[in-house]
Amino acid sequence: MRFTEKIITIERFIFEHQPDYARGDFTNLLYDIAMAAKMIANKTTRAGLADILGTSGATNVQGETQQRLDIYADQTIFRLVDHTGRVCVMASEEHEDVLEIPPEFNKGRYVLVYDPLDGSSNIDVNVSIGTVFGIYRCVDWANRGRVEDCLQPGRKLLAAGYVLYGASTMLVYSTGQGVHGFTLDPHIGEFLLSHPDMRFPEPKYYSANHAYFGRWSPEIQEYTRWLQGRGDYEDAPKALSERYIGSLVADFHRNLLRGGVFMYPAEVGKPEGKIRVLYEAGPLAFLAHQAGGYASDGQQNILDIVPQTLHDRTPIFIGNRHLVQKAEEFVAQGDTAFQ
Ligand code: P6P
Repeated sequence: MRFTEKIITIERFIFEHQPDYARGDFTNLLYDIAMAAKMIANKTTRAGLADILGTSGATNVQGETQQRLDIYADQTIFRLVDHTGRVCVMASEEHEDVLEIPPEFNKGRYVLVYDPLDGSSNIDVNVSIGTVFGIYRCVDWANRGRVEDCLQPGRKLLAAGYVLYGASTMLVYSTGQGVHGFTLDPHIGEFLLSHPDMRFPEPKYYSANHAYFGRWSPEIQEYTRWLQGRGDYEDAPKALSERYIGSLVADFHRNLLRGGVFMYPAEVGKPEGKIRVLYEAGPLAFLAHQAGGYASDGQQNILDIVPQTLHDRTPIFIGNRHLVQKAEEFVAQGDTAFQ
């Protein structure tokens, strides 16, 4: 039997595709994230058995009930990275403030921002969940890492990616040289290259929570009708199907593979939207751009948003470029004060 497919581990791929500026630190930080993904995946696949289901009884900075797996994922990433001398500071969606590097450890050149487990309310109902991460360069060399090192626009990202804990565990990342997907073989504990050069194909889906339709602006309601091929829009997409998992990483991943747009628009009374700029929208916008797509808040490229605080939120339209640009066209017809 002739083997036709090369077997490429994520470690080898990271090493062979490291950007010119990368020394060991950047490459090893990506290794650390892959390791964290394996450890978290090991828990998620046994969540029902490992006494890790359910809530911790605590709430996070977002006011969301913390799941035990949230805390495990958050601590695993921090403890794998904090002592390595690769980062100057970290920021996690689960924490109010930045995560400083303990004084006994060396300060590194990079910043790691992450949402340790997005969609964690889905854990107990066995729906896919995800980790999202972004890597920046430290900007303030005079001090040990501070919040200023984290409040950077997505355009400054050096790398971004996500881990999807689903029917299989996949790690998808980019360092600005395309988007590449790796599937975990749990029997050998290796992420193997399974989806090289991922790019949005012609769209099949759109993703939105229609329970909020009545709270969207008239322009977004009309955009939704356009997506559904209703009305007499000649440029409307043909027969998009609607899929909404309620787990951003899972919805984004499906749209990346099958083509589509995910939207979480502004709502009356909630103009800022729900999705976090630093931990979700920025890294996924980086990936979308690298995969030939686009991400907007309805008026500007998500990559140009400079977060004012660690927990800024934004409306988001992300996926195939023409579907997202159409959302901007509809929004432009409306009352910008609404946004
Ligand atoms: P809703 C999960 O809490 C999350 O942040 C994303 O993963 C998901 O896309 C969204 O919220 C779901 O929000 O309001 O539709 O339940």
